[in-house]
Parts: sequence; structure tokens; C-alpha cells
Amino acid sequence: MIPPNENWLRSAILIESAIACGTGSAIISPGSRNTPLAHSAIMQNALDCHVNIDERSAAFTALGIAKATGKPVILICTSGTATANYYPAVVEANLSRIPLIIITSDRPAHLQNRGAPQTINQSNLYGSHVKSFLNVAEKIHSIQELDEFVKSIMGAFRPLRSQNIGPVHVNCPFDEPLQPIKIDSNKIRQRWDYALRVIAEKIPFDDRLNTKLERSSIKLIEQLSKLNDVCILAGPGAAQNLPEAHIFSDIIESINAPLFADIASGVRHLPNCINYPDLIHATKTMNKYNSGTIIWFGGYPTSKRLATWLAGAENVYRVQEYDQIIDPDHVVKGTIHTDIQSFSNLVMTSDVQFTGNRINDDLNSLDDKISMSMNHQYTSEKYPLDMYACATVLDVLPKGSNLVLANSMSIRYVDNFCSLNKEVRVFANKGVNGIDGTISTAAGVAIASKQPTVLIIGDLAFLHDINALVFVRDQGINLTIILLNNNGGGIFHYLPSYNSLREFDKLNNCKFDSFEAIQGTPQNVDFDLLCKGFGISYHACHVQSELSIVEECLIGNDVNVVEVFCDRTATHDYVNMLVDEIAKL
Ligand SMILES: Cc1ncc(C[n+]2csc(CCOP(=O)(O)OP(=O)(O)O)c2C)c(N)n1
Ligand SMILES: [Mg+2]
Repeated sequence: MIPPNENWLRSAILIESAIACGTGSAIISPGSRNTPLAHSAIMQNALDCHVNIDERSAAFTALGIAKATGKPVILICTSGTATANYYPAVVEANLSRIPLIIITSDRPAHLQNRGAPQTINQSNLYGSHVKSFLNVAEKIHSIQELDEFVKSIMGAFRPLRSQNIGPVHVNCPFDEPLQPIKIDSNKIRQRWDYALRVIAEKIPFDDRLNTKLERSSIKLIEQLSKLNDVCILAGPGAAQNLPEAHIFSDIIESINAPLFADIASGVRHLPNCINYPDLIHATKTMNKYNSGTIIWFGGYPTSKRLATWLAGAENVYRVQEYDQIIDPDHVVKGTIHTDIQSFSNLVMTSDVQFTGNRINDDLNSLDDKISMSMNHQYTSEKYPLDMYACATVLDVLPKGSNLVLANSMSIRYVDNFCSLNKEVRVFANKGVNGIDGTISTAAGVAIASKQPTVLIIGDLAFLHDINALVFVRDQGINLTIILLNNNGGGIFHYLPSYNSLREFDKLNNCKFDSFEAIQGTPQNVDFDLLCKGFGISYHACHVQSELSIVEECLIGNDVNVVEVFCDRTATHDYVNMLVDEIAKL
């Protein structure tokens, strides 16, 4: 399609350049100022376009697609507050290094700072949360300006193909006309042909650094291999996909070290991985290994017990190819800058032999004891329904499907109390740990993967993103939302403030329960009615047997909400009892 006028020409160049950088999808939110962008995107055969009316949800959907595909996703919105609604997802994408191409439309310069509607300062709107920002030229007067225009876009897109990957932002001002009328078709055709040539010549560039191991890193690994009791910690995002998980498996085999893998690490399903990495650290037996050497891949662990172990370890070394400091406890002694393939090549083929690992067998038998205990708990009728629902989901999920875990207790129940023994892709927004945008992220994962996707989510996180229900309903995806409704924030029961707020209330004869007021925050929502309003299938589960519905939901192309009624106080008491039991091992 030849762009009809200059607004469409600039838009089409932006879209074409994004496609050349590997994107295959776009999420568009409606508006007037972004008509040239939205129309140019939707006319592109190479793009899978979706329309989401809520920009906050749209951005999280894009995040989900980018996570599932590993490719950048375009976001297009109008000017004003629409652009600010992308913020939470941009922040998450930045810290979890997920590529998004944010294209915001804007009013032209002569309408800025003059009280024009829907007009804010969109320059550098996302500050340090994006890898690059570009305000593109408002008009192109000559071929030379066109050349500069295309090259400026390429400059802005460069982080998409570098180790410094993450969201990029291009702000595009549009003056009238905002409708696809023809102006000077000859001139536009000439410029379009020229722009296409420049894009083809210059993109794709590749700025990824050589992450082959340097001599100093090899030396460091040699030193580590001589130490006793080396453990591997795989934090969130340690492996981005199944092929990377297989490389991990090779590493573990060569090193013969125990693997403690976070549920969002991408490697928790590996057979040579500790089944209950959190609970094993609750046992008294584990105390004697607490000061060993840890080789740490990926992000900060979800499990509090793993985090405490990490903070107290004597030798902690990170393996990562990107340039981002991940060390909240200031314990990392050194970083081996490499990709996991190069690391694997070294430990599999060279003279580096990890010889001092006596603990693997010990830990495996301890892990087996925990598994037996957990199987026993799971089969008891007293097992809390929220934890039972999580274990059931892991049982029935087919190989190749997706599991999306909301922050708060949903991810903790699965991470701490479930084992994962099949190839299921697990997703969680662990960059910033927000409880926002989770339904939208899951929608993105389901759209991109075309595989059954189960989301486990708390009631407050669900309420945070109900606008997404309008969007997911019409996508033709298999999405099952397990809504763990404990009427408020269950996670706060596990924090010291739970007891201290109550004691404070008692001492001061307070007339209200301050814990419930500021942290418990029950919302008393009728989710059955809510789902009906959105036209989404709903199922209630009050007892274990009713959870058999989950397996039925995994067939077909529907969105189902399964509400699991649970009690945050009772589950908290049970968890304490369970951990006390495990601690005896
Ligand atoms: C956007 C955002 N707001 C607030 C928080 C703080 N926060 C963490 S967990 C939580 C409660 C979540 O409740 P729910 O989703 O019902 O899960 P539960 O704790 O009951 O498992 C809150 C408010 C956050 N992480 N992200
Ligand atoms: Mg809750």
C-alpha cells in the first residue's frame, strides 16, 4: 500500500522499521490523533493486530505477547492520558528486559502548551524506564530530511537488538489531515520507495555483544569448580524458553550440583531440579549447608527462604549476559558475563571439573521426604482450597501449555508448595512484582502461544485488571482464570505487621481493625455477577471435588473464570503448621 499522504508516510515508515526489527504484532488503542499509525498498522499483512480500548491493559497484553514470543510488540495510542496508562507495563518491561515498541501520537508543536485538549508533554514521558526515546520530525521537506527521519528511527530501535533490550518509545506528532486523503501521490510514492530501500539496507542491525567467555571468567569458573558444596540458583527468567532450559539441564548434569529453581525460572520442570526449593530450606537438615557457594542465574527468587539463604551464603557468583545489577543483598562477589550456552560449553567440554559436590545425593533424599509429606497433605481433606487448587492446576495442565502466576500468594503457593514435573511454560511479572495487568499479560501469552493458558490470581489482583475481561472475551483463546478469592490481601498475614498492627489496636483500644482497613482490604465483590456482566463463563468451587471443572475448561477456545472460595486466616494457620512439620526433617 502506498501511503496516501505525509502523515501516513511517516507512520508507515515507523511500522515498517518495527517489522524489520522483528515484530509480528501490534496492540492498538482507539483515538483520533493516532489514526495514521493505527490505520498503517492494521493494513500491514505482516502484523497480527489487536484492539484493546484500555491502554493500561493493552500495554500488559503486549508484554505477555513479547514474553511468549521473545519478539518486540508495537503499542499504538492517542495523545494525552492514554500515553500515561502504558506506564506500569513499561516499567515492568524495562526491568524484565522485554522489548516493546511504544508509538504514541501527539499534537503538533503549535498546539503544545496552549490548553489544547488531550495535550501533555510527552517528551521523555517514560524517563529512565525506556531504553531510548525519540520525538520524530513533524514534517519531511526533502529526501535528505527523509533519510534523517528513517535513520533516527533506526537509532531509537537499536536497543531492540542488543543486550540492553527493553522498551523503546517514539513520539509522533500529527497535524491535520488525520484522515487518509491523498495529497501529492507522486512525491509520496517516491519518498516511500526511498524509505523502504533505506530500511532494507540498514535494518536488521545487530548490536549484541560477543558473550563468549573471557579468559578471566574461565579462570573464575575454574576456581569455583574446586570449591565444596556448589549449588545452582535459577531465579526468575533464568531460561527464556525450552531450548535454553535444555542447555541448563546439561549444565546441571556436568556440574552435578543441586539446582534450586524459582517457579518462574523456566527450568523448574527439569528432572534434576529440587522439587521443593523453598521447603527444603525450612528443614533443620539444610542448616548445615547454609554457607556454601552459589552460582546464580536469573532474577531475585520469589521464595523468602531461598532469598535468606542467598543473603547468608559465603560465595555468590552471578552468570548473566546483560548489564543490570541484580544483588539487593550486596552479596555477589563476581559476575561471569556470558550467555548460558557459552557457560554450558565450558563446563561440558573443557577441563573444568566440579569435583567437590558431595551434597547432591543428600539433598535429593531430603527432597524426596518433603515430596512424600506434601503428597500426604494434598490428599487430605483439610488441605486449604487455594493451595489445593494450585496443585490441581499443575496436575491437569498438559505439556506445552502455559501457566501465568499473579504476584502475591498465587505465585508463592505454587513456588513453595508445588512441584512441576512437565514442560509447562511459567510466566510471572517478576520485574517489579506488581499485582496490576495480570489478566492482560495472561491474555497476551494465550494469544501469542495459541496454547491452553491458566492464570492463577488473587481477588485484588483480579479486580485490578477487570477491564481486560472485555478484551479477552473476544480473542478466541483458551484462558482459564483460577480466581483465589480470600476476600482481600492474604499475603499481608505473613508479614510482621499482621501481629503488630493487631497488638497496637488492642493496646490503644482502637474501635476498628487497622490490619483489615489498610492491608486486609476485603472488597466483598460478587464475581459471578461481575463475570455475567462481561459475558464470561463462571464456575464456583467451594469444595475440592468441584475443582474437576478446571480440566474441562482446558478444552475449546473459551475464557473461563473458576472462583475458588478460600479463607486467608485459615490458610495462613495451615501454612505455619505445615512449615513446622517440614522443619523437623
Ligand atoms: C500495583 C500494585 N499495587 C499494590 C501492590 C502491593 N500488594 C502486594 S500483594 C497485595 C495484595 C494482593 O491481594 P490478592 O491479589 O487478593 O492476593 P492474595 O494476597 O490474597 O494472594 C498488594 C496490595 C503491588 N504489588 N502492586
Ligand atoms: Mg486475596
